[in-house]
Amino acid sequence: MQSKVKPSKSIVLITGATSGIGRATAMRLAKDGYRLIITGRRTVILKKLADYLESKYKTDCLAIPVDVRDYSALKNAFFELPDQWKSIGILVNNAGLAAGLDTVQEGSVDDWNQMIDTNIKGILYMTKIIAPGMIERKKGHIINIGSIAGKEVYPKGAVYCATKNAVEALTLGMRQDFVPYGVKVSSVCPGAVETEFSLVRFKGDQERADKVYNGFVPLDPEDIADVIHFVITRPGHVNIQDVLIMPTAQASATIIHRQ
Ligand code: NDP
Ligand code: 8X3
Repeated sequence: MQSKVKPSKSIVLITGATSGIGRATAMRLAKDGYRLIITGRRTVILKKLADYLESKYKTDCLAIPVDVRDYSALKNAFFELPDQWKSIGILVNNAGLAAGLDTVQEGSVDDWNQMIDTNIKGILYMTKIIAPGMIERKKGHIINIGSIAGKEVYPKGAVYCATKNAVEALTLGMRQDFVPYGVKVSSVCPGAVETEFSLVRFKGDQERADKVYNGFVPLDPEDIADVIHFVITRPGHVNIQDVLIMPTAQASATIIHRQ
C-alpha cells in the first residue's frame, strides 16, 4: 500500500546534466539535500558541476561521463556502482536533443539516427538498467522529459516530434508495466526553454539559435527544475502523470506571440 507520507530523500540519477534543464535540476535538487548521480558526455563540465554541487550544497554527487546511446557503456557504469550509490530512487531521463530542422525529404540520416538513438533508445536503455532495482524495492520514480513536440507535430520537425511522441508512449507503457510494483512514472513536457537546445539543433549557429528566443520571454531551465522538484516530492499515493509547461507567450508549438 502506498504511503500518504512525503517521500524521503533518495538518490536521484539525472541524465544530461552538463547543461540546460538537467543542470538546473541537479542544482535544484542538490540545494534540497538530494544525493545525485549526474551524467553527460562532456566529462570536464560534468566533473566541475559535481565538485561545485558538493562544495556549495554539502551533498554527495557522483559524476558518470557516459553516452546514453551506448548500452554496453551504460551497463558497465551502472552495474558496477559502489554500494552506497546502488539504491537509485529517482531517474530523470532528460538527455536529449533536436538535430537540424528539415523536411523529411531533405533531412539527414545521421541527424535522425542521433535523435532516435538518444531520445528514444537512451530512455529505454537507462530505464532497463535502473528500473529493476526500483521494482525489487517496490519503490521508485522515473521522470521522462517530453516536450510540446510530443503532443504536436510542427513543420520540419517530423523526426524530433516523432521521438518526443515516442516518449509519450514510453511513459504510458512504463506506467502500465510498473504499476503493480508501486514505481511511479511521470512525464514533464516543456514548450520553449532557453538552453543550449537551439544551439545544438543548429549545430553551433549562435545567431540562428538566438532568433528562436527573440521577442518573447521563454521558460528558464530553472522553471522546469521547479516542476520536477514538485513532481518528485508528492506523497507516496500521488503520481503526477504528465505536466505541460509553456511560456506565457507560447500557445502551441507554432504560436508564439513576439513583440
Ligand atoms: P541542452 O542542450 O541544454 O542539454 C541537453 C543535455 O543532454 C546536455 O547535458 C547533453 O550533455 C545531454 N546529452 C545530449 N546527448 C546526449 C547523449 N548522447 N548522451 C548523454 N547525454 C546527452 O538542452 P535542454 O536542457 O533544453 O534539453 C534537455 C531535454 O529537454 C531534452 O530531452 C530536450 O529534448 C527537452 N526539451 C527541451 C526544450 C527546450 O525548449 N529547450 C523543450 C522541451 C523539451 P552532453 O552534451 O554533455 O552529452
Ligand atoms: C523543444 C521544444 O518546440 O522547439 O522540445 O520542439 S520545440
